[in-house]
Amino acid sequence: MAGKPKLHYVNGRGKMESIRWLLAAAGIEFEEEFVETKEDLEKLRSDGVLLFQQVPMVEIDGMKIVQTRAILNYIATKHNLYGKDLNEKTLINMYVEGTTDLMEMIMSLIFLTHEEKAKKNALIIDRATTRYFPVYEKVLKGQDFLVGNQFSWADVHLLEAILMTEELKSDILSKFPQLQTFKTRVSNIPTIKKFLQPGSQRKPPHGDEFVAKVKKIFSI
Ligand code: GSN
Repeated sequence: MAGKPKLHYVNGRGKMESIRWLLAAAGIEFEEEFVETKEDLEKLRSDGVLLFQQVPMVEIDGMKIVQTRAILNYIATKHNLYGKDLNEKTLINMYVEGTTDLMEMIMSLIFLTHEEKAKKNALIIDRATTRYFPVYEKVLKGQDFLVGNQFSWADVHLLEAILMTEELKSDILSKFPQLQTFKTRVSNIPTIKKFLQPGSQRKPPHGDEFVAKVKKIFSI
């Protein structure tokens, strides 16, 4: 039997966090080797294990997969979280891309100045509540899960996005009753419940120290 997947990334959310979420949701234990310095990144590069000289990289089933979406697609497919046919897969892709757009807006906040942040914060809250959440609220009116009424990658990703937006505005779900019950339902799935508990491999919001470190490592 293959060993545990090994995740190579910095010790923070960034592009790896959705991968951590998906593995955790699938009930897969994983190891992490953190890139702590520019030298750590250079070492991976000179070892020839980063196809495009970038992380995230995940060692899994004898492969060294890069590109966040490729990694997520692999895990979702392998663990039956990617729908039962092409139509469901496409719906999952659409929902996941929507939540990705929202989460990428949130992640970009860390690189902004104080003034820029306030403006972007307001835009994110507006986009979440007028563009993205209404879509999921409507879909969830008649069903427990987003696609095929079966737990999928789209649900995992939506919960991650909901919790991230709540970090910006804690009552952001107040006008979305379906999303509130969805949040409770999915948070109580045993694998996810475990991931949400303190001490799990879930990462906290990025702080200033982390941002400074990441800028150095990736020469941003
Ligand atoms: O989604 C992906 O995995 C790729 N399309 C992008 C990966 C990427 O941008 N990785 C960054 C670190 S994560 N932060 O944004 C990276 O390795 N940057 C160093 C570089 O030389 O590009």
